[in-house]
Amino acid sequence: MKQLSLLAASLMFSAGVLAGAADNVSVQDPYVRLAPPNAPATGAFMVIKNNGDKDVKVVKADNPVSKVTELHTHINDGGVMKMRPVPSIDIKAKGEAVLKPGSLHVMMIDIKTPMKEGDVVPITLSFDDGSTKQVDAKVVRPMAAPMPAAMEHKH
Ligand SMILES: [Cu+2]
Repeated sequence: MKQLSLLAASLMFSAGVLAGAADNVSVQDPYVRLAPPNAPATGAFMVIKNNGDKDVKVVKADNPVSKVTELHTHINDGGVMKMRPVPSIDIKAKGEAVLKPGSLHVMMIDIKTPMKEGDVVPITLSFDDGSTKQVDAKVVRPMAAPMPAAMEHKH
């Protein structure tokens, strides 16, 4: 885990030398929802701001805690909220993408390392131009409202 984040940090450093989408992007309030015990998956949320004058796309996310990381959104399918993978999260020039429960999120599937409240998960976002940005997402306990029972998760 430590080595992985060091590796991610050094990758970040080398990518940072090139001017790219990642340089024009800032991320606010990244967090991971603490998964209930034995839950195989959870979500990460954040606000991604594009300060540049070109549209950017997040095409991939990675983290050392789960085996699989996907970009997801929620769709309302006949009144039932369902999650679907999306190929990218698009952020318009001078715009922002809001990743929040019930909407876009980074899906962490098949959690290898149990998390606890206050842990920090380094999430690496990859952009369509190949640049990357690492954000440190804090693990937080979800608000009291439980996930609706109707929520389905298909992969
Ligand atoms: Cu999901």
